[in-house]
Amino acid sequence: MVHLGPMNKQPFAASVSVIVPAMNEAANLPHVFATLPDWIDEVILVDGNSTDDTVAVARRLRPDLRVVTQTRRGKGNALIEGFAAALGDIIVMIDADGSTDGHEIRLFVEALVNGADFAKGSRYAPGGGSDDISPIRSLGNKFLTGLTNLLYGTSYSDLCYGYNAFWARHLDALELDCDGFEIETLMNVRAAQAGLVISEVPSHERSRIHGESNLHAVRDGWRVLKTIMRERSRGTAVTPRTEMALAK
Ligand SMILES: Nc1nc2c(ncn2[C@@H]2O[C@H](COP(=O)(O)OP(=O)(O)OP(=O)(O)O)[C@@H](O)[C@H]2O)c(=O)[nH]1
Ligand SMILES: [Mg+2]
Repeated sequence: MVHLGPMNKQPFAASVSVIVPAMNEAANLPHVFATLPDWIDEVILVDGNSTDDTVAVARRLRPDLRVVTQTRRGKGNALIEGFAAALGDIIVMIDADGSTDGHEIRLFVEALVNGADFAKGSRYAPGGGSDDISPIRSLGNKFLTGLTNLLYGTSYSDLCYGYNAFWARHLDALELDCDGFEIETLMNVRAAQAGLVISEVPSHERSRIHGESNLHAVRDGWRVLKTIMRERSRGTAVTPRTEMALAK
């Protein structure tokens, strides 16, 4: 068990990169960046060709910010480009709409330092929650989570959640190659297929502060479903040794 120091003192030996995909999130970034611990090593904003001043606001807030421009459209492509640019031992992905709280990064990093390969945020693990998810989306997510557990032998409690972290050395094993909101599903399925040790981290999702969601439940739910079904044909490289113990 790693013993943590006081808040905002460098508590981990590993370096930490935080990847923030952002499309027209200028109004939310001050709130999001204010929650980031000051012990993280780098913040990479992946801009989705924003038409507001997302990049200018982000740079003003964090002069040390690295900005990556995505090569295609979609959150998946943004994250893949951000992951590729990251220099840290640990990669944390966090949304820019104010729904995910940077103070929780400590819990994700702690889970990794304590032995997990992949720390997966969950709104449905004890201690987690959501102010944001609608009943219909929650139902869809539960169905897709159950289907994934059935097909891949996992015991996930939340499939489609944008707050996750992993050791950068596992990036090659994940072989990420998608463009849209199915990225979290692809990561979760491939992490299991690669035999990574997965730890769920309870997380509380807040409501988006400003602006509109980019997610379309039917279109993106369909993409997630196709991903779950398609990935079966890749086969499982190794016996999953998914440990679903909750991060302490
Ligand atoms: N760079 C980039 N970021 C994106 C793109 N689409 C979404 N994002 C970002 O990804 C994060 C999550 O997107 P949201 O639109 O909030 O979608 P969501 O959180 O899945 O859905 P809600 O629960 O409805 O908020 C936000 O920070 C968005 O700005 C994109 O095409 N490019
Ligand atoms: Mg959101």
